Amino acid sequence: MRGHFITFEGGEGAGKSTQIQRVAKWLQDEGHKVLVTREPGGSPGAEAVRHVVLSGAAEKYGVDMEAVLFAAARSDNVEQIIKPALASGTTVLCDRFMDSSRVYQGVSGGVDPDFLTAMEKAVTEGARPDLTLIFDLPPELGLQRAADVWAEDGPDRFEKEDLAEQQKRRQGFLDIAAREPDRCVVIDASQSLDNVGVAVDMAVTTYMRKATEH
Ligand code: Z5A
Repeated sequence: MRGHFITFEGGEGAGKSTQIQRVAKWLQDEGHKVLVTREPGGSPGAEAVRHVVLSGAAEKYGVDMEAVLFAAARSDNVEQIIKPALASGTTVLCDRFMDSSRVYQGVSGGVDPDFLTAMEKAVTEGARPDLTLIFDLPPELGLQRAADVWAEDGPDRFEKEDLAEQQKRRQGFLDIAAREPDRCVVIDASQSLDNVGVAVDMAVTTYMRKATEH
């Protein structure tokens, strides 16, 4: 049986990475085979692209170039890591996926939606998320949390952008959730770690129950 594909999306510092590790452990303890991956990155090829896009090295070539690079990285991660894992019945948890391209390159970057949709369709064929958790919180709070882990590297290419842009992205994720309620669940990520964890577990449990009923 194909594994479950769950993606974690939202703004910076929302707690995605923290919760994904916790969910992975919980599901493993319950006997699931679990693979955690991230985007941009995951596969060796995509990790190489990660550095190029997050350092800002590609910014001068424009938003279309960045969108293609994110799609190229996603294609490699999907083909090398995600599809083989799903095919072997493994539950895949992915830290960011196609909704980040829709929001960062589309809503915020202004890339032509038809161009983005065409790339998304080509790249995610056979690997569409079953459940997407959208971590929602005021960008001020997310950036404050993210700043605590920047250390000497400082903010990346996208964290540098102003609050109005971050606010646009927050709305972009909420709009996706409103358009695709069967796939997306919005998590109030401004709560305490424990309370966010409870909301996440509830969403995953509800999805798993429905999936096993069908
Ligand atoms: N990007 C794109 O433009 N297009 C695409 O298609 C894709 C990505 C896939 C990847 O950044 C960047 O690439 C991203 C979008 C763009 N832009 N940015 N910036 P990344 O992978 O380096 O980082 P991120 O995804 O933005 O994650 P993050 O900033 O590391 O945040 P997080 O994973 O959501 O949060 P965290 O690391 O779990 O937590 C951050 C801190 O907050 C940490 O100290 C936690 O202990 C703390 N925390 C977490 N939850 C809580 C709660 N509930 N209360 C208090 N403190 C908390």
